[in-house]
Amino acid sequence: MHEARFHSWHHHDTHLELEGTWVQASFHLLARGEERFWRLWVWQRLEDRTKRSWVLEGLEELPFSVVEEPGGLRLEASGIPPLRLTLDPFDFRWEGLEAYALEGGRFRELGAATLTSSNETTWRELYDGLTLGVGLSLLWKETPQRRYYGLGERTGFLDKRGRVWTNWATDNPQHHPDADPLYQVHPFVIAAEGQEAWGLYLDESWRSVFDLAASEPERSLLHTDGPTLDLYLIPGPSPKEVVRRYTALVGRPPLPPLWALGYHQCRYSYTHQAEALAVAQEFRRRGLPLDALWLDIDYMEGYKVFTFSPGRFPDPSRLVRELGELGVRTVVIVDPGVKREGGYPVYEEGHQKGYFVRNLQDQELVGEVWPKEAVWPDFTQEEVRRWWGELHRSYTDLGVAGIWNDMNEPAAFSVEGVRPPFQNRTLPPTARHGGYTHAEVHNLYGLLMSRATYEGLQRLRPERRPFVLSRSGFSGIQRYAWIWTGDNHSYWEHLEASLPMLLNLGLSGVAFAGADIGGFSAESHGELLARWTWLGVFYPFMRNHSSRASRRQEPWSFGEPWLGVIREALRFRYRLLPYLYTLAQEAASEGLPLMRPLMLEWPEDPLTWHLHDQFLLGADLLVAPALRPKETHRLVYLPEGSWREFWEGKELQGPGHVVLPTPFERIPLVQRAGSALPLTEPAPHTTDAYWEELVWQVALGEEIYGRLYEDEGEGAASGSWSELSGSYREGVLRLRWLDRGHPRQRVEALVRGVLPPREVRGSYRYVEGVLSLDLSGGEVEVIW
Ligand code: MIG
Repeated sequence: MHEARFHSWHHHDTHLELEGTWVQASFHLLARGEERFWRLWVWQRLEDRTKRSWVLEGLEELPFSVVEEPGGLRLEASGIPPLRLTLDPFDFRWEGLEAYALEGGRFRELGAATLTSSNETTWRELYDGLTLGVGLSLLWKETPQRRYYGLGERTGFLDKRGRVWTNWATDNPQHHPDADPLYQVHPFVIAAEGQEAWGLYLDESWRSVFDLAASEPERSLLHTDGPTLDLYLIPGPSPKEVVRRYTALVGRPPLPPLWALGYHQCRYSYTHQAEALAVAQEFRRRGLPLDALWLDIDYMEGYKVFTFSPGRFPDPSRLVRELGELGVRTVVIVDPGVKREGGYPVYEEGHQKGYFVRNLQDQELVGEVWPKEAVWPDFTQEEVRRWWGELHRSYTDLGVAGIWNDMNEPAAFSVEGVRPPFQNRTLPPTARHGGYTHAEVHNLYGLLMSRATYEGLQRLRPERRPFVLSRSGFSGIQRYAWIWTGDNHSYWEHLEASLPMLLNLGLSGVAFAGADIGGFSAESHGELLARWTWLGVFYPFMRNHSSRASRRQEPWSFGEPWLGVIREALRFRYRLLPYLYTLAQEAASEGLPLMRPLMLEWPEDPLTWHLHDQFLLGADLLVAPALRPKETHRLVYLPEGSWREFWEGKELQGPGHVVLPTPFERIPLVQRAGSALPLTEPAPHTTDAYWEELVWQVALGEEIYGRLYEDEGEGAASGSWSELSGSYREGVLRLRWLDRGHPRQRVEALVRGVLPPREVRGSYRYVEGVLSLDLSGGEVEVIW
């Protein structure tokens, strides 16, 4: 280990260069729009300065000033807190961060832990041989109270402190409490101290590690195996500001097509065309909403991507059409592993053009995955991405609506006859992607594959919004794909585990994500599926999926009362669509997640800091799912302010805990007083996002406000914002409705849990505590 010492510095207007004996560094001030970021970039050899970013594009470099102070330098610019540094030995202070060392060499605690299992010497040697003597770490002082959030998709609870987290995309189907890493790679943390927060993004694609006060309680560190360390400091001061700024840096999700927010049904696999259609018909027969039916790997012939099995799916275009007639879209899986088979055009063409990943000897690298012998497209090359994108024409011509990218860590059962360790079933680090080693670009494979797919769909069907679901991804994946959390199990523990996992994904910029509802592996059952479906109503991505090795879990699989409960849940999802779609627009414009931990909205309240078993959908709706078998009641924490229980409208006061019943028929929900949630009537499937029937559920509060984004739900035409505002004071409710949408059949406000009004200006109905007010006139007044 070497510690960094710098002996001289030069300020070149837009950057500060530091020179040391074994390491050089520079500081930069970067901007995207109004947002400012400090960048610290460290490297050992001059040639490594050619390092490119795979995620960040189009940032502006700004000048900043460098002031000499006793013992060091102060970097100053407007719009971002200053940075103080000393050169020999190197350290810096920024916001709450006190970095005290920069070291070179391999990360001590790593190595053995991640790559060991029985017969993996080859893999160990390959990896070690490649990175020995390289690698850089930044160490900082820990405070006793600091918490960490982010890091993408992880096991564990909300606060990520106290563990060593590895960034290495991994197909790990065993989500044990300590499993790490999983499929996604987000080298990003939000550090929170009290109510203040700042962020760190490590823009390095190599394997990296975040040791958050785990190996030593008073020290944290981040390490990259690569030859440079490229770090972005993201200002707060609130966690929400960090998320907003981080997503300004790495990118925000485009607005999805409305149908993607509907309910999805999947199974590994619906193996025959007739079966797939029958499943969709069953949804209609049983009055269950459904927007998309998914085809897993068995639709293909010999697991060859871009083919359909002539025996089992003889007429895919007819299937897509018949599903379409039921209002159901078709989504198909596309894995990256291309079957190596003479005469298979995808292989032949890719082979002739040299599009596949190569081995150390510069031959096509052959491994094994579903189609047996397989090769992997090298998505680091722009030309390959274009080619791959274009291949999707075979699906778009059929009318397939979306693409599901699986196995893109990439997963490999074996490579060149060698079985990698179970935890590392991927390509060897020495594999070649053009000029890059797999060690360098492994973590980007899912991101680049999704990008190829997304851009391909965009080119093939410019009038439609692409829909891609990906298992693997890197920071910024949200620009191209939604993600699901991979192979969970039908365990109550995994229902609960989905919460901190999805909440931290949201904080990491992945606003659209979901876990397999009902659980993928193991045996689901009625109660679990019913509870999970109700929770899934509030996942941005709502899909029921199960493994071929486990029993069926379509909504009707366990009979009544579960089917009825699940039907209610699905119908409620469709009621929520106006709110969900408005939040989707907020995610696209601000980067904010739909599913939010309470600490994002109440960072000043310590009781929210570790709370993962209840969450917010947007800022206004608190969701507190039942998480255990036979649960009848649960504790719900309400932060400061007034609240209304959603179903009955009972007034609740925070801060404090309340106990709410958890009947199967409805999930506990609490609405923030003063909010108005746009809802609609349930429908069998989505159409457009102009709501003919609009119902604002108003939670009485002094100031009332709600807004609604509407558009075609598809395509690029811009939409409109409508607003409901008003007040409730001294027994008088006033509402003003500013409608900028399309003509409607009905628009009303719904207030629950109130006494019969004395006087209403406007037409209304009052039935058993529920007041419905006609808003079509634009204004109403109610006096109690
Ligand atoms: O090795 O395509 O996570 O959702 O159903 C299993 C079959 C491959 C893993 C995915 C799962 C999918 C399954 N795939």
